[in-house]
Amino acid sequence: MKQRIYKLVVILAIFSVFNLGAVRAENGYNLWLRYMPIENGQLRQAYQHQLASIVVCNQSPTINAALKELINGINLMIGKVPNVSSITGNAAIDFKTNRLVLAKLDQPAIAAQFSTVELRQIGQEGYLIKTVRQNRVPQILIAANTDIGLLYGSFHLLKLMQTHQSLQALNIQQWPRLKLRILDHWDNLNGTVERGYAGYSLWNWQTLPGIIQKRYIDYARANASIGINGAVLNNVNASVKSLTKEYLIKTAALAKAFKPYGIKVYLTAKFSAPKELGHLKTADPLDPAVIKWWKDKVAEIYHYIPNFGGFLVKASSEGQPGPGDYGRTHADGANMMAAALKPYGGIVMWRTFVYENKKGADRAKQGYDEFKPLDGKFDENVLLQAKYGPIDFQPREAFNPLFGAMPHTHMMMEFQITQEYFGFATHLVYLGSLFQEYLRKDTYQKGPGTTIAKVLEERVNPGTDDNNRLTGIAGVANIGTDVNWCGHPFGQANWYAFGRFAWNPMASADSIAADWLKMTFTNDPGFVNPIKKLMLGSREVAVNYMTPLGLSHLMKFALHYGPGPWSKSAEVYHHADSVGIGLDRTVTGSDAVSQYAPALASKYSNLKTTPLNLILWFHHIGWDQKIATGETMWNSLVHYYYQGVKQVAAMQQIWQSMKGKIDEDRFNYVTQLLKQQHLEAKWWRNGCVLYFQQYSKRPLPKDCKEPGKAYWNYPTFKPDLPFPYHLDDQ
Ligand code: BDP
Repeated sequence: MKQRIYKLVVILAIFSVFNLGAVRAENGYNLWLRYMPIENGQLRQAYQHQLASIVVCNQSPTINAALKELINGINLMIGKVPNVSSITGNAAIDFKTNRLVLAKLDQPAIAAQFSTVELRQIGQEGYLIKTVRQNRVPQILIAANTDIGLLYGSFHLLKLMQTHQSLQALNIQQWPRLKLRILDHWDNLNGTVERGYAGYSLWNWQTLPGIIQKRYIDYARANASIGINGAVLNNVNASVKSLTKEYLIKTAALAKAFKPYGIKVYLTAKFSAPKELGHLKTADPLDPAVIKWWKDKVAEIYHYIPNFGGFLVKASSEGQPGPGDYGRTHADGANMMAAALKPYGGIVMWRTFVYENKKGADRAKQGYDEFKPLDGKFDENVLLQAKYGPIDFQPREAFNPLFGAMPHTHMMMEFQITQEYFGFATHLVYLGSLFQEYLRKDTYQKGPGTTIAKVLEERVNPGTDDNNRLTGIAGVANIGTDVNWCGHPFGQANWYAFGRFAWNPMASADSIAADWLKMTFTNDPGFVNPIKKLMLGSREVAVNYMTPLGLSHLMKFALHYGPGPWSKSAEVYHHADSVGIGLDRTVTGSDAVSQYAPALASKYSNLKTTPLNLILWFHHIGWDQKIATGETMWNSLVHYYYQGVKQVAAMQQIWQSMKGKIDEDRFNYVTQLLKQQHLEAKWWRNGCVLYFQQYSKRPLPKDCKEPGKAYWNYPTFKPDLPFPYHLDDQ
C-alpha cells in the first residue's frame, strides 16, 4: 500500500513538474499562448542557456507587459525563471552576462547592431530580432523604435520557442503592412452578440468601470501576440447609448486596460444620435447644429478616452439611419464625422455594405453603384470598409469590385471571423484559406498584379508621406464568454489567422495553420501535418456541401443556419428554373461583370474562362450543359454536394486517428462537433439536392444514393422542421 501511494506521488510529481501536454486537461482558455514545457532535453537546455537572463532598457506599462509575458512563457517552457535586470537612461548594457536584451533603437549601441535598411523598414510598430555575438557570448537582441514594437517582438520570440525553433542565429525583421488591424465586435449593450456563437459579450458593462476582469487583459494579450491594434467594442447596428457619458466612462476603463497592449478602442456611431441623444430635429450632416453636436460629442469622448480611435459607421444600410435620409451622400456623412475627429487624430471607418431589396435588382451591384461615383470625395481620415465579396460574407463570392475601383479612396477590408454563414461555431472551417484567397485576388486596377493586398497597402497619392496613409483591415470577431473564447476549438485558428493576415496580407494560410496547431495543440508532426491538411481543405469542404460552384445565400432566411434554398429570399440568388440554375451577371443579365477591370469582365463573361468555382455566380447554366468537370451541370452540382458530405466523413476519420496525441477534452469535443457537422452536411446536401431536383427533373447520378425525403415534407419543404437528427442513417 505504502509503495503504491509512493508511486502515485511520483507520477503526480512528474505530471506537475513537466505539465505533460498530451495528458493535461485543457479547456482552450489559454488559446495559442499555452507555453507548454519543452520536452526535448537538448532544446530545453539550449533555451535555458540562451535565456538565463533578460535585460530591459527603460520601463513602461508596455515593456512591463512584455517582460511579464517573457518571464511567464520562458518559465513555463523551460522550467526556469530568467534573471531580470533593467537599465534606465544611458547606462551601458553589459554584453557579457545578459543573454536576452530588450532595447529601443534610440540607443546607439543597439542601433549599431543593425543595418540602415533594417532600421528604416520597421517603422513605429515593427521590430528586429537578432542573435549577436559579443566577446563570443551570444546575445539575443529584440529591438524596436517603440515599446509596442518590443512587445510584438517578445511575442515573436515566444512563438519561436513554442514552435521549437532554434535561437542560434536569429535575424528577423518584422513590420505590419497595414496600419489599422481591427476586431469588430458586434456586441450589444445588453450582453448579447449579433451573429456571435461563443456565448455572451466579453464586456461586462454592469461592472465596468470598476472591475477590470482578467479576461480583458488576456484578450489584449492574445491580440497583441498577433499584432491586432484596435477593437470596435459595439455592434454596427448601433445603440446611441454607447455614446452617453455613462458608457463613455465604462469604455474609458477598457481603453485604459488595453493601452499597454497597443490596442485602441473604437465605437460604432449611430447616425441619428444628434436626434436621439441631442434632441435635435434632424441628423442632416450639413446642418450646422448637427455638425456642432458631433464636434461636442467627440470632444467629450476624447475628454474621457484620450487614446480613442474613432468611429465605425453603418449608415443608410439595412434600415439604419444615414445621410441618405436627408438626400446627402455617404461622403457628406463620413466627412462631417471625420472633421469632428480630425483634431484628435481620430478616424472614420465607413461601411460600404448597402443594398435595397428592390425587385429585379442585383444586390451584388449596389455597393459599387453607390460608392464608385464618390471615389476621391472622402476626407483623408476616412476609410471605406468593404466586405470581401459584393454581397455578404458568403462561403464563396466573386471579390468585391470596389477594391479595384476606388484608386483615390482609402479602402479597408472587412472579413467575418465569426461563422455566420459557415455553420456557426459547430463546423470546422479554417478561414485562413478564405482570407488568403481574397487578399491575393487580382483586381487589375493598375494592370495585372494589383492584388487586393496591394490595394489595401498602397498609398492613395504616390509620393506623399507614407505615415499619412491610412490603411487597414477589420474582422468581425468570433469571441465571447465561452471558456475557450470562440465556441469551436478550431474557431480560435480563425482569430489567430486574421491577426497574422492583418499583419501581412501576403502571409500564407499554410504556415499560419502550422504555427497555430503547434502552439495550440502539440508540435508532434504526426498531429500537425494531417490536421493542417484537414484545416486547409475545410473551407472548400463547407463550400461543397453548402454553396458549390458559385452559388450563394442558400442559408435559412435571417437565421443563416442550415439550408433554405426554398425561401423567397434565396430564389433571387440561385435563379433555379426548369432550364437551369445560376445568375446571369453578364451583359445579357445584370451586367455586374462590367464593374470589374476589362480583363476580368471579359474573363467572367465567358463561361469557358470563368473559374469553375464561380460559374453559377456569373452564369445561368442549363441542366444538361456540360461544364468543366466533364459532366452535365446537374450531375456536377449533385456530385459536389455528395462529395462535401464524404469529405466531412473523411475529416472525422482523420481526427479519430489522432486519439492520444492531444488532450482528451479537446479531442472529445472536436469529435462531437465533427459528428454534428457530418449530420448537418447531410442536411444541406439532402435539402439542396431535393429542392433543385424539383426544377431539374433529372435523376441523381447513379453513384449517388437517394436522400431520405421524410424530413423535407417534400416537395414543399414547409414548414421548417427542427434539426433532423435522424439524418444519421440517411
Ligand atoms: C449581415 C448580418 C447582419 C449584419 C450585417 C452587416 O446578417 O446581422 O448586421 O451583415 O454587416 O451579414 O451589417
